[in-house]
Amino acid sequence: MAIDWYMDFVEIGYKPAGDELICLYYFEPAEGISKEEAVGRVASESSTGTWTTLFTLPPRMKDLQATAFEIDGNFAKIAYPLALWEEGNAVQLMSGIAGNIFGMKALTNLRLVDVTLPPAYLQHFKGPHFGNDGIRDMMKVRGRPLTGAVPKPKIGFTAKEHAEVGYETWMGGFDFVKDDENLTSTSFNRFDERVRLMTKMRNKAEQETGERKSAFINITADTETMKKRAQQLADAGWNYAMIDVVVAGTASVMTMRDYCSDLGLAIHAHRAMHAAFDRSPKHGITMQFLAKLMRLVGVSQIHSGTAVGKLVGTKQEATLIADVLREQKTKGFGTMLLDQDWGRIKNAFPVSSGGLHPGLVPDVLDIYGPDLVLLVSGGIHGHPKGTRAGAEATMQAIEAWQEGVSLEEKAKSAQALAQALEKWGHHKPV
Ligand code: CAP
Ligand code: MG
Repeated sequence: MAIDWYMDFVEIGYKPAGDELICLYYFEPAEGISKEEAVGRVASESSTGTWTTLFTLPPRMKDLQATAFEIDGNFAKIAYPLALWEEGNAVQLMSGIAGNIFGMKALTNLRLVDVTLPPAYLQHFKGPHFGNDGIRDMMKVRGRPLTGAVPKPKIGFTAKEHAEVGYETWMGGFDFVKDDENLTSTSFNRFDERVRLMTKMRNKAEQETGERKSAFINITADTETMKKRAQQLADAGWNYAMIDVVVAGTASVMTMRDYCSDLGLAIHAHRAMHAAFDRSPKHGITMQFLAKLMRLVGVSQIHSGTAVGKLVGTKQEATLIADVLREQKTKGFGTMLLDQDWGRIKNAFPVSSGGLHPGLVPDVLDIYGPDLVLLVSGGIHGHPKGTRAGAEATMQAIEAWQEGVSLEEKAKSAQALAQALEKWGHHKPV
């Protein structure tokens, strides 16, 4: 008597219906398990199956089963019937396609690469509130990257010191001052006090420059506290809130998306902890998938890597993540990306950050083009003449890229840039 029914979830050559969700996985079967059986097990555990045959299995269950329909080397595609998924509940989707399956003994490795979300699934999500055009209108910045910096040291400043560094950052020409991921409301830098002083300094910088200035102030906490903090930001006239979206969790991001949207706040998504599940090329979840999930639940921008800075991530990954966030339609790309049509869902900005300085700006812009949020933090505060000069040098490096001249050429008439190049050159930090 058969004790399992995993092979019922495999039909190579099956043509998925237009309203099915398609997942692409990288997989490695454990010893003694065939590829077909391994993917059958993934399809089973992520949809309706269990480890053994059942006494009762109503025939209609067949309609809810996932089907593994393509195996190419160690990559497989699985189709999931639309009816498996609750409308508008991205958390439930994760419990299926990114749930128990990562722990199955029958596989030594499993990586969720990407998912194609059909229009019938997308229709229950709102996506980002503003879209990139809306953000540009709000910030009154066109034709160049939006720029920002995190005060460094990353935690330790009092609220007053923090706001003063923020002021210097804005005065050097940057649009945003960003809180660091581990700065929320500590004994030496309380959220309320930081908002109060940052608001004062923002008003001063706006008055003195005539430009729109903003900040990604970190509201990360339990969801109820985040709501209070978002309200405080809106009351003080801010247009953004920042959330550490991975550690806070998809459910709270979903709640905060609607809450922030009602308050007119865009969400800056920091991705701290992402590398715990996306760094291994064999196991876990890709950053492309996380970016897709976060656009779906409506953040306005999310960190996407630099390829040339201090943190892991390749050029190709950065480009694909940027496509997932910015484009209305993406075409499948080898074993890294699937087709996606976002329909009416607005787009989001990639955010390039981590180990950048003026000397690396052209490399980053070559990868992303001008439609991104560029964060240069240590790379402005470590400038030989200080934060303001560091921000100026970065803006000059952006101009050089736009003018199509080398940084060295530009530096002949741009003193701050010349000083930055003297210190860092084109150094790629490790
Ligand atoms: C960058 C940063 C960002 C990282 C996050 C930091 O500072 O503030 O959190 O960029 O990584 O704390 O390291 P520097 P990612 O510019 O001084 O390096 O963008 O890859 O998610
Ligand atoms: Mg940081």
